Amino acid sequence: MEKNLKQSILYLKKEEPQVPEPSKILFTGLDGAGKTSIILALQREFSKIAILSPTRGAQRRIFSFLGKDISEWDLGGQISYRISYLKNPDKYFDGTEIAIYVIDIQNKPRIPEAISYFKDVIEQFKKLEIEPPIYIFLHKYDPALKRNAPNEMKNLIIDLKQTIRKATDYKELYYYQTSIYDLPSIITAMSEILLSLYPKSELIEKTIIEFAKKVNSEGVVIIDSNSLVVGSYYQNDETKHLLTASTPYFLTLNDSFQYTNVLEDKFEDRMIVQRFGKNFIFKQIDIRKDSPYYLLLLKEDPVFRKEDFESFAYLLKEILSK
Ligand SMILES: Nc1nc2c(ncn2[C@@H]2O[C@H](COP(=O)(O)OP(=O)(O)OP(=O)(O)O)[C@@H](O)[C@H]2O)c(=O)[nH]1
Ligand SMILES: [Mg+2]
Repeated sequence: MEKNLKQSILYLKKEEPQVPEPSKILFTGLDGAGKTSIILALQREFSKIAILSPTRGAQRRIFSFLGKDISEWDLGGQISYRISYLKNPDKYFDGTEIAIYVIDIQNKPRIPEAISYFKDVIEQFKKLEIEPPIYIFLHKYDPALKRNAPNEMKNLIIDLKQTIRKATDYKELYYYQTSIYDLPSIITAMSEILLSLYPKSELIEKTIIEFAKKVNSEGVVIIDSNSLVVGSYYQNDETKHLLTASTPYFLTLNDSFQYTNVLEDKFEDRMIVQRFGKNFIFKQIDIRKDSPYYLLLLKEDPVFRKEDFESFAYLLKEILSK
């Protein structure tokens, strides 16, 4: 198997185009829906979320995901901006590879307006003859709401999906329930969405599964510095829950140590948390200088050998390097 994997890696290297175009991801929706907050939550910029003001026009950022450049467009949703986007579809909507439409589900009176603008956006895609998948974020689905009014929320979501289905026959529509107070909900959604752009993701997944088996681990997550999951293996749903729920907090904890000197033997530089009779092992993987990746591993025994880690890191590096 390992041999096959190496061959596939070589094959991929040959096939790759030289300078791929950045993929355009568009965040749109009404003002106050939570678009900028979602983007900042992924970057773990929590202090900025607290003092956020409305986005003025289109804010663009380029970031790298698995070595591919992603051009992220955050379209401020105030009415005057919306009017100007609809007047200039070429400028704002053209070239969209993935659209994320954010709806504030707590703001019921504005849901009709949110659906009406959603139809406007689809209209622009049709005009431009593009058909990007649209991921609808049913946002502000906060944990407290889910706890306190579970049935009401469930019904609201069923109704909303039906209303959207009636409003449009657009084919590629997908839904996520998200909240900035439930970070894993955002990380899972964004990771799944971005991985869909990435043909190498299967190979990464295979490499991770082999590594998990070799080190006798119940679950492995590889995360990049934007908190995005680039690949994972979970033995079962419980493992998945344990790992996805704790990943953002390991990253935040790691951020808090950023000014501390690193150990000389980098392999020793890892965090181990023991809980439920299991060991969570968190470790940085230096694949590229500027943007590290992180490994979170769950296993019963705390044994973690340098050779295993290094050969895994080597394979990942081979896959991810351009
Ligand atoms: N309860 C709750 N509030 C949220 C959530 N996400 C964002 N908010 C709040 O919603 C408000 C608006 O968030 P923004 O991120 O500025 O919304 P936006 O969609 O970027 O708005 P524009 O830039 O005007 O288009 C802020 O006060 C956020 O704190 C969430 O998941 N739950
Ligand atoms: Mg904004």
